[in-house]
Amino acid sequence: MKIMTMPTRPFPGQKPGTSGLRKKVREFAQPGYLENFVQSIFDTLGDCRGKTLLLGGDGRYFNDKAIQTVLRMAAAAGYARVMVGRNGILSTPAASAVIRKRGLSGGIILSASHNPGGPDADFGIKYNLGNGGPASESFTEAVYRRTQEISEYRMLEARDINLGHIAETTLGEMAVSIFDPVADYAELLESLFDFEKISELFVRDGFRMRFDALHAVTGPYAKAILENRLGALEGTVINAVPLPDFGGGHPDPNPVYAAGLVAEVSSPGSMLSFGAASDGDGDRNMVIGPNFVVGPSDSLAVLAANHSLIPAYAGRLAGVARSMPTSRAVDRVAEELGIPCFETPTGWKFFGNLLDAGKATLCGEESSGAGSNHLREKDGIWAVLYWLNILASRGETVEQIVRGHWRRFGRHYYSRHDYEALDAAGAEMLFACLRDVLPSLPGKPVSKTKVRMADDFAYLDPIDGSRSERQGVRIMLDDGSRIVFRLSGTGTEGATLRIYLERYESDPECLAIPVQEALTPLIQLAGELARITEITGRTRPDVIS
Ligand code: VG1
Ligand code: CO
Repeated sequence: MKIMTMPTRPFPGQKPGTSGLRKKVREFAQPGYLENFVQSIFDTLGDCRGKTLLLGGDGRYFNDKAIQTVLRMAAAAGYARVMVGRNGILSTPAASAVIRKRGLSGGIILSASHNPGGPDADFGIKYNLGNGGPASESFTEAVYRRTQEISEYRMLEARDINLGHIAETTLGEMAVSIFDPVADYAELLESLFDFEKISELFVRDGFRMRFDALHAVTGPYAKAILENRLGALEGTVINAVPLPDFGGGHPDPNPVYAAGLVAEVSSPGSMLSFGAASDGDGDRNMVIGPNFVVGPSDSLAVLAANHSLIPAYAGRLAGVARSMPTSRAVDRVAEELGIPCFETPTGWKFFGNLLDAGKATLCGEESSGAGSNHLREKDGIWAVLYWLNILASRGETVEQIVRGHWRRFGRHYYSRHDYEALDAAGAEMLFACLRDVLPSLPGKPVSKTKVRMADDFAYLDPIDGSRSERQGVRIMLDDGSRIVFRLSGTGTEGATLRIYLERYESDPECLAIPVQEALTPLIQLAGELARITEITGRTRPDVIS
């Protein structure tokens, strides 16, 4: 088999965003597009000879083709071995677990996460380092620079490999190990939680739950862990077969896209006490009880406040970390525990250094992401097991646990409003105007309070000293309320404006106000300051979460 050197020309726009490069499938499927990006990763890494790479994806449309391409290119780059999840499928947290457990040099993960899949939908790719976590900004910047100057890529001339069976095979001189995607991951999770206690909950107490895998990657993992290992009834995991188009659904675990799950758990006479779902690549989670959806920021705070019930974390919480727009509910828990709380830009890559340095143990984002130092990605099934462990230990309902948390710490009313597929130039202008007015805002009266400070968040990484600018415009009010504006870095169509709204309330009489109502003055202020309707023509957000 020979290695071919193919001439190529740069494609514009191969700039990784919050979590890798995400584009429409038709863009990725252009001859040379994927190849250019993969070659740019290998060129940035330097000498790959003798190393072992992990390869897998969330199983979406184009995953199978892309896996064969990356394998041929890895062989040409001189990798000694590539480990591939069976059928080329691996959840993002499982990929992180395998890289760490087996000491691999890194991994290529093919995923567009919660974005829809199919020929007209999205695809994505990212590189994870030897610590199992997403590459840093400096690495992704270097890859981007390389994509702008690339003139050739290298590929082994070879047949497709059958990835359907667990086996060792070769591609030219490179070994290819096709392995069971579930085993390492399940073993890791079992080492963190009290599986005996959770299993008693299912088997002895007859606890019933639903896990909706949304036809995305977590089905086989959830079945193996919840049904086979923990003894939950067969049928606990629904939509468990990963499909290339996620069954036509949107693999985003929120009450809108997992509406069926919410309805089932909340239906009168339902035997279900708990519901959960995960996203396309298995790193996000949603947790619900009957007629009660746990907000992701609250969930993080509850996980931290209950860490002493979990074998892996009891007495071992060094610190917590959250992305800047995530509500500050967890900050209050950290304060009471006397541990630090770090505030990072959006995206899991910013937690990596804190986790590696042992500064943070639990991390989370408002976008349904939570995780810990057990790996270097957020982890959907981990969060579900953590909640199950809490439920098994406390014997209370999901709603009782969250309401009790609010009584103890106060409630951070929180919501995110998304304006999707905006004209990109208009969105840029909106931010330029917003940045212009920031200096004039302090002192401005807003309902019963006033603006305390307004800035554009910049992050100085306490471990490596790197600086990331322009990570979101923040407007803080005197009463502790806050509005954050940022542009999404994962969308594939125009620009998506995200507005994060937060208001703290400690009065025990005011803990049950409908969320949007509690946030009304902030919603109005956000609209005014950013001149949303005037600049974008939109009168309401597309998605409220
Ligand atoms: C979104 C979320 C962010 C998350 C990122 C990747 O990014 O807001 O919190 O880390 O998706 O998650 P953005 O830039 O669109 O706001 V996933 O599950 O899509 O890998
Ligand atoms: Co995801």
